[in-house]
Amino acid sequence: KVRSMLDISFPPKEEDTSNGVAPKLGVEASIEHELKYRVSANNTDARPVKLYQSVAWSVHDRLVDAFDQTQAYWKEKDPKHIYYLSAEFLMGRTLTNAVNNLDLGGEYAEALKKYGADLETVATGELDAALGNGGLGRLAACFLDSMASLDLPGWGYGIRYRYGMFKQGVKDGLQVELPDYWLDNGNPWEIRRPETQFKVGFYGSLEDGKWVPGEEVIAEAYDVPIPGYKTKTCGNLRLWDALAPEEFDLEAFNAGDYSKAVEQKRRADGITAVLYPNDATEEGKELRLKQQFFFVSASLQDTIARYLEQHKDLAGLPDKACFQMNDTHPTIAVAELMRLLIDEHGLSYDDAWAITTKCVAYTNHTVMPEALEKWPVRVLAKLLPRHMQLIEQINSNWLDSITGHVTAKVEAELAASDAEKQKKAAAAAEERKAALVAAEAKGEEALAAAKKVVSEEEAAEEKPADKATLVEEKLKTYSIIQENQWTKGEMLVNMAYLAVVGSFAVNGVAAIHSEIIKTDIFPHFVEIFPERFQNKTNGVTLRRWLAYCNPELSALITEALGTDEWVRDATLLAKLKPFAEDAAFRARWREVKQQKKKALAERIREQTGYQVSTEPMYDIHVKRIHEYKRQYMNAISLIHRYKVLKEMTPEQRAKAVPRVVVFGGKAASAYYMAKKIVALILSIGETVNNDPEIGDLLKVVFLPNYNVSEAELIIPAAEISQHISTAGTEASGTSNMKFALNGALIIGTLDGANIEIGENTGFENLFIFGVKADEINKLREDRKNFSDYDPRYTAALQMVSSGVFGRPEYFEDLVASITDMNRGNDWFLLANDFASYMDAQDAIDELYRDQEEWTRRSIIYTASNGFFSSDRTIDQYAREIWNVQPTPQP
Ligand code: RUG
Repeated sequence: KVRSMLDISFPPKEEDTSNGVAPKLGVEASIEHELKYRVSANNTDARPVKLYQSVAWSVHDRLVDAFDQTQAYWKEKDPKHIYYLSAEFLMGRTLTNAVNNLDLGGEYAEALKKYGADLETVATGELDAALGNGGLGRLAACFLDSMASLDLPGWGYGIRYRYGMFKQGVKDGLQVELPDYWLDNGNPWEIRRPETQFKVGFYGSLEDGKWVPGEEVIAEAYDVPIPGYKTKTCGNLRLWDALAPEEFDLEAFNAGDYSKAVEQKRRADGITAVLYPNDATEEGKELRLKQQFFFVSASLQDTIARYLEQHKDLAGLPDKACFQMNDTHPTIAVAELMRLLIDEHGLSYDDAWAITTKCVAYTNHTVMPEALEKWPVRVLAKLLPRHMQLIEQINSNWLDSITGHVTAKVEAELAASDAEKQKKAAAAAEERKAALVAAEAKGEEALAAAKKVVSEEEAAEEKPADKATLVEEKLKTYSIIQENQWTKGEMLVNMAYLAVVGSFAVNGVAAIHSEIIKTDIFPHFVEIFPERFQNKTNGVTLRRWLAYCNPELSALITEALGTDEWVRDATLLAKLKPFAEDAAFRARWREVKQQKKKALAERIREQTGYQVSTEPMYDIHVKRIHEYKRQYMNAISLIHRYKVLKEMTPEQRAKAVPRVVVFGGKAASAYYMAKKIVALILSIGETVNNDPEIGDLLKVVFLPNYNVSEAELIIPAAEISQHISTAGTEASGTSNMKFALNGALIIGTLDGANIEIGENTGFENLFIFGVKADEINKLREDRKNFSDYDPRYTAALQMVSSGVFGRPEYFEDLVASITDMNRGNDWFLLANDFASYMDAQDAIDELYRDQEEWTRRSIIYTASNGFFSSDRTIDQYAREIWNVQPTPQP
């Protein structure tokens, strides 16, 4: 710890007699108190604006109570903790979740009547905490909710970015990125801990084997209490901010060097300034590695310090702590834990390795090569010289440990091929002998010529393979440090390999994904330790993603089941199945959907100016914009739909099924094609929505700034939702689960968790199309000669190129990316899946005409997908990986 506490002797601590959620002031009085004293709004006309803050601070106090009690209880009981290390936590808003998890919804609603306000409206005063990009960060947030709700001793550890995910705007038909000032109005949900600080070093050199950092920053903790659902347990998300050891260099200032005077502060600020806006792609920048090391080092120092408050011997650490690495982003933890144990706590290398490999586990979230982090040795050695040295040692020990295995493998391969080769060699020798005999009979000259040929042939004959060389070559494929395949001579550290070698468990996030990582990404590691590889299918918290975002549907479910226990035990949702057959229940189900569609229509009007009817089918495609997620294919299908509608007679149009198609999602600022896809969708909307011939038959809306709060509004309104990634590319997806639970039908490929949703719901209830993951490689080969496009596809692209939607030159690259062999070559196989996608779309239209059957299926979706509660996922992690036990307060 950097700063020591003031040496004041406090009177003994009063016993805390509150029940964890009811501090001394009642709800109404506490809101009034906060309005007057905390936000000082009484004599201003800002009372309505500040009401959110007052309510939030009032809830904060109740959270702190629960938090203190939980943490004190866990300290006393000293159970094993899970520490979830994640560069991203996409929390969204906190107020509604906290009030309801604390079971104070009724009390707050009552107290707010005095101000003529309701909780739902007040809650919109909060800015989203968007410290994540998409699925990976939101998963981490759902996991925290489930850990606390299951009374599992667990903390999240991450970075307190001052600017989270950028705010997306639309200007001149293009995405624009605006800074996210999320901390501008203060943040009632965090507790600053100036008493908890750790030094984190960078750069420098090794002197006598000891690391002397060239730069140091201080990591300071902020705690975000995480209330469990209707339990006394309140977990913690500890986020680190970076401070300069010397904020201001007075000497430099006095000497007139103003820039140097604030240099340290500027450097520290840079580390936690901004979240890298990349989803499922890697950003190989040094600052990113700095961020990763910064939060990992602080988190490990913190856990070790707390462990040592209660224990002497670090050998016992694995009994008290498990570090789950959320993707490769925190993988430097393997080397940092080793360094701390060896350099700071005096353990031997072997003892440190034994501890590390019992404490660390790794979750893989992607198979996309561009997202598997590889850091140049040059960058690592400069930024973290001691860690690079440790990684080299880890790698060399690892390769030594498997040399026997690899040698045996090579010997077996040689033995198999040797038998074959010996046979061939014997036959060739016979032939040569015969040739010499024949030549000898022809005389001296012929014999000399034949001898020459024979000796040439013998020289060219395949030599027996050199075993040592083969072993060496094969070992390279297992090596954590590898040569860059594109830049010869550059050595890279493969972080996923380091994670696998340093962890005791490795998991994928959906059944198919966990298989693909075994067969395609880590097959040679599976040979060595097959038991290390597991699957943990993702899940989402039913609190936020059903109970709170869709209170109307929740009330109906609770009424039908006669209990709200399903919010805690999602398997109970299965009991809804018989209600799918009840026409009166179906009518009420439809009414709720209609209400949610109305709310979304209102939001669309506010955000885009488009007036959309609530009668058409609401077809939703929201997620990060990425070529592999194929929003582009959906856009092409909409162009076709528009063309067909235009060509129809009025009588035919009267029979068409109208749709409102809503897209949402951010394109990474540097992702050229993704930004063009956003532009194309906006352009299609501009043309279609203003075409009087089309009217309500089709509206195409791009709702800007898709984030957690928008998702909470959009998902309950969906009737069909799209999850159409190229098979084998989407590790899991989690919005598919949220949509299914809210009764939206799914059109999707056999990819990620769609498959398990299909198994639970019955594939006949989904609209599945496209090729399977195991056909992709061959198709990508064949596609090189692919010219047999579906005519609907060609016509739609022709409309883009001819300028029907404006800016044809701007979209030229986009069209080429799926039609030109040399410019993208349709890597994500849009052309290939298009026809079956259109068939699935036709089936959707057909089913929508039968509203009774549609609603029946909608109910079946909600009833069938309780499996995707993150409570189930976390329970599996706790039992099968972490070995962490529920520790509820009595
Ligand atoms: O793309 C994946 C999603 O398929 C998955 O559902 C989610 C949570 O497991 O993680 C996403 N992801 C993967 N986001 N970033 C990465 C690679 O760092």
